[in-house]
Amino acid sequence: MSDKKVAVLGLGATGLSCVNFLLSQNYDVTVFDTRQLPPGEDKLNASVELIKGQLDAGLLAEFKLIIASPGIALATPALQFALQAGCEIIGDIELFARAQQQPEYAHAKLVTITGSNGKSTVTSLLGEMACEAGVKTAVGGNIGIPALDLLAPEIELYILELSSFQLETTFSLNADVATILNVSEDHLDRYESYQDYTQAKHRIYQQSRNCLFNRDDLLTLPKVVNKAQVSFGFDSSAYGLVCDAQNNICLARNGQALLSTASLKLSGKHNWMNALAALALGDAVNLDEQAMLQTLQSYTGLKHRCEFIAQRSGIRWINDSKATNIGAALAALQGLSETISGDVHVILGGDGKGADFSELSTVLEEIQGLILCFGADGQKIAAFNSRAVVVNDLQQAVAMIAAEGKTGDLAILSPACASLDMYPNFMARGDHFRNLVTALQAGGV
Ligand code: LK2
Repeated sequence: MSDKKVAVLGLGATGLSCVNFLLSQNYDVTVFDTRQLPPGEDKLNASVELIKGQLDAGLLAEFKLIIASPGIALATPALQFALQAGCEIIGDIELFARAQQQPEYAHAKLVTITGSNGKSTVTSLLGEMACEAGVKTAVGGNIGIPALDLLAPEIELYILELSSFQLETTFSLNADVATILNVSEDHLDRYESYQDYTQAKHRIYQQSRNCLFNRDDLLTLPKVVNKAQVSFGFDSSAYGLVCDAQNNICLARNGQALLSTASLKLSGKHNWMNALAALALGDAVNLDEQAMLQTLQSYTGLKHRCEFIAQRSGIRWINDSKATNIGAALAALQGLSETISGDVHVILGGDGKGADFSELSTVLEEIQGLILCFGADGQKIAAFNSRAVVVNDLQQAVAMIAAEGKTGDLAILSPACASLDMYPNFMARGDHFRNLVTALQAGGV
């Protein structure tokens, strides 16, 4: 058994980043993928063997080191067999952690961000703040560019979004500051319990010198001792909210107002928390305050996250395809009706990952417009509202809203589900929705 023989499980952008990094370190790499058409196959170095189909436990156990995709559960029998045979199983983020300790990269600071929702927003917002402050910054991980592809000697600050799956196979990050933004139910198809999911997220604090938590969400409270801790939340302490003399609600640090929430381009109270978290993380790595405040006033948010697409037939169409769990859909839907004159129409559904959709029933009751459900768990969601209608696909949903909606209404795709039953990922689902909407005849105002 050679020390230089390593298996990469799962291709795609992340698997490819592992292959390329390992080749640069002179490893002998074999790739396994359960799919017949793994994404990224065309970009795979021709010297690398790719084994497709069901995992062969015996074959896998011949590798001393296995790099597992976040898309494959450690509980998979072949992986359990390999572990028992003495194989080491890690993920791409652990490879990054080890590489970052090499002298050429070790000078850089590292911020790590997890949470059930808001992590991409905080990650990209902090990235913009750091760029505005003139810091050479690399942003990625679970969003955008895989972590290993970010490594470069000139980088001064790495900002990584990490999923619970990535954290499960990560042991030696040495972050300057880490945060769990919030914890709400997700991925019940992969975890035995909600507690297991929460525990996976808490691994982020063990691998950081400072911890930022959400004092309004007890599940984010660090259980680690001997680490500096700071919090954000709705009251006025630490990173919080205060009212100024003109009665504006302001983002504040230790009770001192920094910026009125009215000057944020992001809307919704949950985004005030995202802004506070970004400020706190920025402070922890000494970003310039003016640069941070300036960025907060210009940042407009991510694609697929409550993204305004167009006005068609007088209806405002919003793409929130990134809402892959109930918490995200609730954040989007709560308070929407206050912002418009007409009705809200909503499209939900996809792969619910074992979630209990009863939590949606209150918000659905308040929706006056169409409630359209599609995908693998469309029926299951529709069962929680008597007016909900099951449709075949997004095309039918968009057509129904276009036909029945009226000027002043708002239509939102906020599925509360993963897209993987019908699409490669939530981005493909959002792009499909955008195409359907923009193809509607422009008209009305
Ligand atoms: O669970 S995941 O981290 N992300 C999905 C979610 O949050 O529900 C995104 C859903 C969507 O609509 O885009 C995740 C699930 C499956 C994955 C994965 C990540 C599968 C995968 C890689 C990453 O590859 C499968 C091949 C493994 C051999």
